[in-house]
Amino acid sequence: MKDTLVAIVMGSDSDIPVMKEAAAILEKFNVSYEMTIRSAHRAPLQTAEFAKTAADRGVRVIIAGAGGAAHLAGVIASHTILPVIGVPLNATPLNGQDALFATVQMPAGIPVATVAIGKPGAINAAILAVEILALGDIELAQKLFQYKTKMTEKVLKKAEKLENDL
Ligand code: RP5
Repeated sequence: MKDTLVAIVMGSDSDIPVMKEAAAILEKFNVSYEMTIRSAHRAPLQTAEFAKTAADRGVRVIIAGAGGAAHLAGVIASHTILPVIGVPLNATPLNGQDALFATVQMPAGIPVATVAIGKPGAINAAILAVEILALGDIELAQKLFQYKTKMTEKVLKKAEKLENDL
């Protein structure tokens, strides 16, 4: 399984609807990925094993999403030298702000690149993963450039419509 470049991992099956957004982006860029569930609290040994063996499976970037007491990304980062992107999820009455703080406030030495709460975060985590991979892949870099150009074109079209409708 040497061709799995990105691992998407989440704390529970209740996180699937949001974390699938990351998978959709990776599919758009034709980047191979694996997707699974581990839990820093409910399955700590298996979570450590997942992180320790990721590089051997060919994984180059890990995206980890969690909501309640969101330590998953940090724990995974503690067991690997692969870059880890943390997605804080809205899973508690604190609307994801607790997950944001738990994910972003890592002690010095164990970084987790933390993105926005929820769906925009899951999407950006995948784009960031593609950007990291594109450092060594010109084709992927070109696809990213096209993706961003299309986004700009959409904004300009909206602006033109608004200005013409006035
Ligand atoms: C976290 O607790 C998971 O990542 C999830 O966001 C949250 C709630 O999990 P469930 O109780 O729905 O399994 O560990």
